[in-house]
Amino acid sequence: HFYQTNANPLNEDTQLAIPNHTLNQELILVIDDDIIFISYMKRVLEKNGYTVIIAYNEKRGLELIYELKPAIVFLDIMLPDGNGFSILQTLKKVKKDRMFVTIISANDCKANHVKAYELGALDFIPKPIDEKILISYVTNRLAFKKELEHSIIIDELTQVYNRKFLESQFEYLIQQYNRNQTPFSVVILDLDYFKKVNDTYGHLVGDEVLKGFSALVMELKREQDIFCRYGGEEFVMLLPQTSVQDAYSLIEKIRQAMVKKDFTANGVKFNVTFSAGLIEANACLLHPKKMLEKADQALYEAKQSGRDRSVI
Ligand code: GH3
Ligand code: MG
Ligand code: MG
Ligand code: MG
Repeated sequence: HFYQTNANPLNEDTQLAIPNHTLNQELILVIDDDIIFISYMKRVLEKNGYTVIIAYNEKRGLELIYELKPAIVFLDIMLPDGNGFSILQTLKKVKKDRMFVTIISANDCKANHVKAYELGALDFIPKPIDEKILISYVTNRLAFKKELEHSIIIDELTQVYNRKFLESQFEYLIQQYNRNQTPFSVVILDLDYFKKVNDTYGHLVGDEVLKGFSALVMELKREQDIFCRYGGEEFVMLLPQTSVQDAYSLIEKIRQAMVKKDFTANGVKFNVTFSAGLIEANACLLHPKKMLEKADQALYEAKQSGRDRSVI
């Protein structure tokens, strides 16, 4: 099937939306069979820095949607081999491929508006569209899209990735391991006696500690490491192409920096530590849940043996 040619590195089952970084933010697809309209769109959009791709029919339109993942699709209703509504229908069936599709049509009747929205269109714009309106429209919708995609995968308090994003990346790393035996490591990090921080200094200070800890990790981790808030004061790091020994060195560096990091509450300085459980992927351990359980066992040992340490 054509839609399996897509280059999306993320898991195709668990994914609800196509995360930000895999999208071609500036790529706009116009699916239309009217040559004059197409060249108008191309000229106006390209003049404003967007890359425009064209499909003249439904089949090619769907192919380009899946292959190139455009940021926004302008879709005509009447097409030589079908119509815009059936494209919307196809996209609606495959929920994970929720897309920004705007109907742009001269068939500007009430029924078409209703149908377009029922099938998940973002907007309905009657043809022709003025140049200034087109550009402000695209700017507006792309900004909205960016915000939306950010909020889907980013934890609001700490601004690190959330659990949903972790799951998709986990699947991707497992897939890579299956294909090429590319190693990776998984670490669970859990703040020590965090309940006591809340009880002593209050919940807001606790929040500041979560933010400060996250910022510290983000500063010290390598670019490729994926750091997520798993829930509460528990975090998970995925380290692609990393042995557990190398993961240990990195986590120890972070742990030592955390020990030295001062937090303050009402002028009082205090420190917070964390414990970590580490594992490396292997052929018998290739399920996110199993890997996290195993890392959690290592974390439990770290806690039992006194906290403020990393255990493999
Ligand atoms: P341990 O060293 O064994 O991990 O002990 P702990 O106190 O860190 O662990 P416990 O699981 O008992 O407590 C976790 C606390 O984290 C309880 C919960 O109120 C707090 N917490 C979870 N999410 C948040 C949050 O978003 N903000 C704040 N301030 N506290 C949170
Ligand atoms: Mg047409
Ligand atoms: Mg804890
Ligand atoms: Mg905990």
